[in-house]
Amino acid sequence: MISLLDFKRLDFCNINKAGIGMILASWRDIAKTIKTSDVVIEVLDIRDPISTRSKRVEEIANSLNKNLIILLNKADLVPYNIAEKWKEKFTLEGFDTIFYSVWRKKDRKHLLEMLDKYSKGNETFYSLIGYPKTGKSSIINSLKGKKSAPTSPLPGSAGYTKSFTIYKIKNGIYVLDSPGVMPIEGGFPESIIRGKAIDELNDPVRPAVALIEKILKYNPNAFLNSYKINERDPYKILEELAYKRMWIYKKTKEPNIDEAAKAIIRDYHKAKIEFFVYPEENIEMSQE
Ligand SMILES: Nc1nc2c(ncn2[C@@H]2O[C@H](COP(=O)(O)OP(=O)(O)OP(=O)(O)O)[C@@H](O)[C@H]2O)c(=O)[nH]1
Ligand SMILES: [Mg+2]
Repeated sequence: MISLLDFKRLDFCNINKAGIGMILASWRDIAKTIKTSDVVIEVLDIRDPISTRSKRVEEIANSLNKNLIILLNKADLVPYNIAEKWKEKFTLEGFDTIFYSVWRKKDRKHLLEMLDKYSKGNETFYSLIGYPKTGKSSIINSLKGKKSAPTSPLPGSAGYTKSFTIYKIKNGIYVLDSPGVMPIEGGFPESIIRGKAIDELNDPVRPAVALIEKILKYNPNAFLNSYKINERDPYKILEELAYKRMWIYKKTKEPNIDEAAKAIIRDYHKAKIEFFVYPEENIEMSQE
């Protein structure tokens, strides 16, 4: 039996193994958290669930015989049928799956019902685990119905989660908020754009180009709609955005594409660029 005291006694090290300015959860702490939880809630960004999924988290939970719920967050950013299909995909894999938007009251109701189903009236400890900026802390606030956990729109920006904190949702239901896990598994560019504060990126252009290519693959009009830029070449998009915003080097008169790259990464986090991955393609890929 896990108790509140077990949770409070957890001694987290928050070691930042990536050696970067932003604090991420260490795998040691994640393993400890999973061990001390009754149920793990893995939080994914529904715009791109495969790139924000951690098989390692799932494997640790599985090896410790813990229930794991897949929560597909930010469901307000994708059409309903897309959210349904992603839910179906993860359900077929054997996971209890829910899609969620922190802005929707009915989603809150469904999640609370799901938590009640696991708790069966007993004191139960849930932990929210996921890559940076998937919305873990916002989910806590939506469940509590008030702002209790600090949140932030960008990796490493004021309000991001630096330590493990337990919140009481209601009698007998406790949820632990955790710092983001290292997004390495998400592959490029997700590992870069979620793993570091944007201003700390040495080369923002490379991940921004990969991000632009990914966005264009699923929404060829994304940059036309968001920035009125009618281009499909990532470098031309960066150049045009730099010209439009007057980010131009004084001496050479060249466009500052580093600034444009950072702006696109920021806008992606802030959901200012319309983008989501189609589930069908990924279902076919996983069946190959
Ligand atoms: N559209 C939309 N945005 C959301 C949703 N949930 C969270 N967000 C936004 O996503 C951003 C990140 O939210 P956080 O709750 O700080 O994310 P986190 O996973 O706790 O991030 P870290 O603590 O840095 O790991 C914020 O700008 C939130 O407003 C959602 O359901 N829909
Ligand atoms: Mg947080």
